[in-house]
Amino acid sequence: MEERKFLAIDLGAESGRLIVGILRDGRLAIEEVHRFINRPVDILGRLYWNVTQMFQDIKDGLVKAFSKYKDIESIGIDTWGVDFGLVTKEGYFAGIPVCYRDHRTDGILEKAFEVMPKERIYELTGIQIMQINTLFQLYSMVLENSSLFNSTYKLLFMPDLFNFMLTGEIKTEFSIATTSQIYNPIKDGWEEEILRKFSIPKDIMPEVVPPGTVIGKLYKGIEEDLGVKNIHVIAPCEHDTGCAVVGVPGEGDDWAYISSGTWSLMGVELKSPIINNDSLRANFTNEGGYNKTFRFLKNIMGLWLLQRVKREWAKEGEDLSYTEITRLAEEEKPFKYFINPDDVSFLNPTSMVKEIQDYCKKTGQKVPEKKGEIVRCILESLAFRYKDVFTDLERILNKKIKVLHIVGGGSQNQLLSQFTADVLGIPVITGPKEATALGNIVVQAITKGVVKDIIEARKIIRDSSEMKVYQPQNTEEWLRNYEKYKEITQGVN
Ligand code: ADP
Ligand code: LRH
Repeated sequence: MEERKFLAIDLGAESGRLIVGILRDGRLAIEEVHRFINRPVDILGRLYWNVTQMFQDIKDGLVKAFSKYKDIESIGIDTWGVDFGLVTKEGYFAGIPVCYRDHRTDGILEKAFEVMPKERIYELTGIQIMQINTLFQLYSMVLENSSLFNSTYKLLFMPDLFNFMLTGEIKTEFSIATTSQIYNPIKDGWEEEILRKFSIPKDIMPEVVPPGTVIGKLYKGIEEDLGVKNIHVIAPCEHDTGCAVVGVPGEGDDWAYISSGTWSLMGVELKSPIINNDSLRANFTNEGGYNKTFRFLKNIMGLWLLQRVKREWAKEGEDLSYTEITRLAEEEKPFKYFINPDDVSFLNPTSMVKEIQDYCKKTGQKVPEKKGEIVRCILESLAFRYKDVFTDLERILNKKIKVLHIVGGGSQNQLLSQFTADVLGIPVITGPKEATALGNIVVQAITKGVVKDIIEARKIIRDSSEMKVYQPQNTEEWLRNYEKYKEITQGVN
């Protein structure tokens, strides 16, 4: 079989990467050709995404990719969910995209529920209620009477914005659209009742296409720079979690996954959404996926906590790697400090270390001081939180899950993977760490007719990836301490 090549541009909240996928004889080899740091920028107390720098990084990566592989046939972009930019009729940006961790949505939920009860918002969208969602970001702009709406022609989610910069086309795609909490998955369209009640101009919502749609051709100027022609830009799942779930090497149907990166997204893939009182109470989401599937999952604050303490210590002069940080935790005693990682105070505190210490103080615990203690507290608490969510998941689905796949950058954290197997009492399979890019690439390959369908795609990913199995150990001890975690974390918000 001949080689076919595709390029994934995978933009995460911590880093962006351009990865070439080479398909040959039922195997998919990947090569990272460019990686760059992604950090929001604080300007006058507002947190913005540096989209022009990111686009420059993408262009630098394209030069590297195409100078090595002239026969790349298409490009697909995925990014984190919920954030957006606004463009004018003339194709200018109206303002700079704001990061979902900006404080403009602090306290917004109470105000929003006065406009529409949370039950109704959930019933119409099936999306986990979180202050970061596009709906609440837009509502914060409505409340400040933002003049940006006057010049806005269309709202574009982050991947759409980069597709626009690459092709000039204005469109969005199903998986990323559903992260907004403005999309009705049953009616399969923008939810007009929400737009009307929250006074969001209806006309700014763009046309929605399914994953696997050709968005357009690479802009002429870029093609000339690269010395190539007729390169298609394809919408994979434009939402990174959508790609990550396509990239889970699961087999059969009794597996669940955690897409582990900045966030930990734990759930299953379903053929239709689950929207009922139980899923509302447990605040599970139903994000749109490839082939009209749904990601029934829960957002857990994830390794963001580790990213932040790492960054804080680097600022103080100790720039430790993730491996070093995790090793410090291994040296500490287990089950000393417990936090609820999903406490809203951890969304974007001034100091994560101090926030964790304050949480321990206010819950009557001793205060972790050493770096290793802080990290152990984060990792154990994440594992306990996984147990909370896993229990809800099995109950709502009314079935036993036999194996958990962990994919994404966080799957490299061996200590957390072992903790997860221990507390859940089931085997955990880790890898691939680049599931998102793999998912992105296989959707392009299916679109181009090179791979038949998602079942074949997952087999290719299974056959091409390194995976590691963690068997549960000490589960009884973990469950005894889980009771302690629950006692401490309940009722604190
Ligand atoms: P995102 O796409 O959300 O930016 P990634 O999938 O790149 O996230 O995962 C980033 C996370 O992966 C980091 O926050 C870190 O916790 C974890 N990670 C990355 N490299 C390593 C490593 N060598 N060992 C352990 N964990 C790692
Ligand atoms: C993960 C992710 C997640 C969203 C969050 C904003 O990168 O896309 O699915 O909820 O970022």
